[in-house]
Amino acid sequence: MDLTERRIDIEPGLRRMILIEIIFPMVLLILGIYHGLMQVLYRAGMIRSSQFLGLSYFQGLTLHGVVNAIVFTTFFAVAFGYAIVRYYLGRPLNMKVAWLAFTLMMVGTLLAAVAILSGKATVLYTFYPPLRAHPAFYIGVVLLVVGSWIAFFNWLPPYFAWKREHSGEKVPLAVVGIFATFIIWLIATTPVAIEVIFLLIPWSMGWVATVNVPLARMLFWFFGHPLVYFWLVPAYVMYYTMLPKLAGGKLFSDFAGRLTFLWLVLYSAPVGIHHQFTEPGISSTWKFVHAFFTMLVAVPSFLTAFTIGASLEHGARERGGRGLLGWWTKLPYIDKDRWLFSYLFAGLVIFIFGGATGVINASYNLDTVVHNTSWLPAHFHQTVAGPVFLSYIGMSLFLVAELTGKQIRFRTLNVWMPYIWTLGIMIFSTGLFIGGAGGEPRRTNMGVSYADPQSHLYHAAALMFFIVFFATLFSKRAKQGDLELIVSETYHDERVPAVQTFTPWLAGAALLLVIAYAPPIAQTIRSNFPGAPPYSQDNPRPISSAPNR
Ligand code: HAS
Repeated sequence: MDLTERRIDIEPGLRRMILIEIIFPMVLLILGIYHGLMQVLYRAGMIRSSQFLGLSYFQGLTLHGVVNAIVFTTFFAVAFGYAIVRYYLGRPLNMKVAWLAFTLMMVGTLLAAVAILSGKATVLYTFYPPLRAHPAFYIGVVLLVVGSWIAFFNWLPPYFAWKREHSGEKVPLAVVGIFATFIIWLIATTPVAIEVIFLLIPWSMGWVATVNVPLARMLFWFFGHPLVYFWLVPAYVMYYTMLPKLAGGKLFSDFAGRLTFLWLVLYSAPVGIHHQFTEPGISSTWKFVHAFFTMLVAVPSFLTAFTIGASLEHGARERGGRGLLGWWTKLPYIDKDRWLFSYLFAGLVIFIFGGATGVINASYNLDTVVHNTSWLPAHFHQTVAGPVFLSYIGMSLFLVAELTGKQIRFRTLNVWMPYIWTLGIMIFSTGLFIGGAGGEPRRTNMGVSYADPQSHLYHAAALMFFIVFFATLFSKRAKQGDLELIVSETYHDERVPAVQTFTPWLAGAALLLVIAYAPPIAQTIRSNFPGAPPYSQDNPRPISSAPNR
């Protein structure tokens, strides 16, 4: 793919770091996706047991969620951030700090993985108490998060140095996007760090006997929703800064990109209670406030739909597209030289449905129909496993090829893989949507509860990607590895002062967080709920056991 004007010779240490941060979670992802497949087989009633190959249903579900949604995404965001910061800001990074960050992330991941694999942390990716994990799991999560913070802090000196040298110039859009990603991450991870450090670790260590469950869940969702935008914004960076060029044209509006990133900084967090509409301990006033803010957090995605739609149309017309709808035929859907287009475009198509169902979930009363049903995994497979997953694996492959100087192997397989994935996700999630609307529960081993004879489709597309990825990685070098990103030009390059600085948006975000969370948190602390001891299979005591006299 030769779509760039500027290559940079990247320092060997940073090149190695980015590669490890992509390859390590990619290997773990094989385990994560394997457990996704296992979920399908359990749900379809093809495995009718509570465990398979030594791992229980819920252990597998925990691995699937933690590896795919937390570990893979965090490592990728950090690696992508290094590439963006190094490429656009043009300064080497402090490698000692980078290795420290990486070591913490790696040790944290291994601690959590050992705890899960040994059956001591079967708590799902939401780790709600009173499910209790071994302290190693919580400590591992803390190390992973702290490592990623340190990686972000390492980008601040080159950022401020760039600003000093380019006073009056616009910060490159991709840098605004990646900084927005990590500001959202800082906002998100602070409450979950409080939950883990002050509530869960002392309880898991046995220092305190009980835990305040409603408070822990509220702190978790204070993290849980901005988390989804931490996943989404790197994909948006690719949509705004690379997809228009891949489509053959320019980004329709630079302002729309900046507004989207900053709007997500503002609204991604004061919405977490929309995951708790059915939680009895929270008053309906705060549920309504969060529902209202959730509608506002969907606005930048609508803005993105129109801006990227217009950019695609511009690209298609530049390639000779004509007519009201005829231009759609001119996009490079299966162009092997622009293969990244297929990853990004397929993700966008899936996201139309993932986004629409998100708005359904956010509509307070409609959510009572779908909450905790299989509708939810359908929604989030059309968001995380759609635009986020496809853009992340596409960019991982792109960076590996660029940094190692290798050529993509199995080019036909590669360009078709995202469409096959899309077909699989759409069929699979349609089944889950229909089941969910009919009341089928989520997170349930249907194979042992009541067997569902219908089987959903197997993700063969994932296998195709791994073939392309590892064949490329282990192939012969074709050129000297360097760093080269696809950079779209801008069609409308507006200069709107309000989107040239983070400061007012950060102040607004802080204010909204206080409005949205101070009263419900105070309410939850004051309500004096009885604390919960850890869940155990004997608590509540099974009916069959002898009564305790
Ligand atoms: Fe969500 C639950 C509401 C977006 C992920 N969400 C979840 C969970 C996850 C998740 C993981 O209000 C489950 C958590 C759990 O384990 O319990 N979500 C929303 C809303 C949005 C939304 C309003 N979610 C996401 C994204 C995620 C994600 C993004 C991951 C990356 N979600 C909820 C709610 C719940 C929830 C409730 C809790 C429900 C419950 O009961 O527990 C919005 O941000 C969505 C806005 C998106 C759009 C779509 C724009 C479309 C675009 C594509 C354009 C296409 C083009 C191509 C140009 C408005 C940008 C054209 C091509 C053609 C062929 C035409």
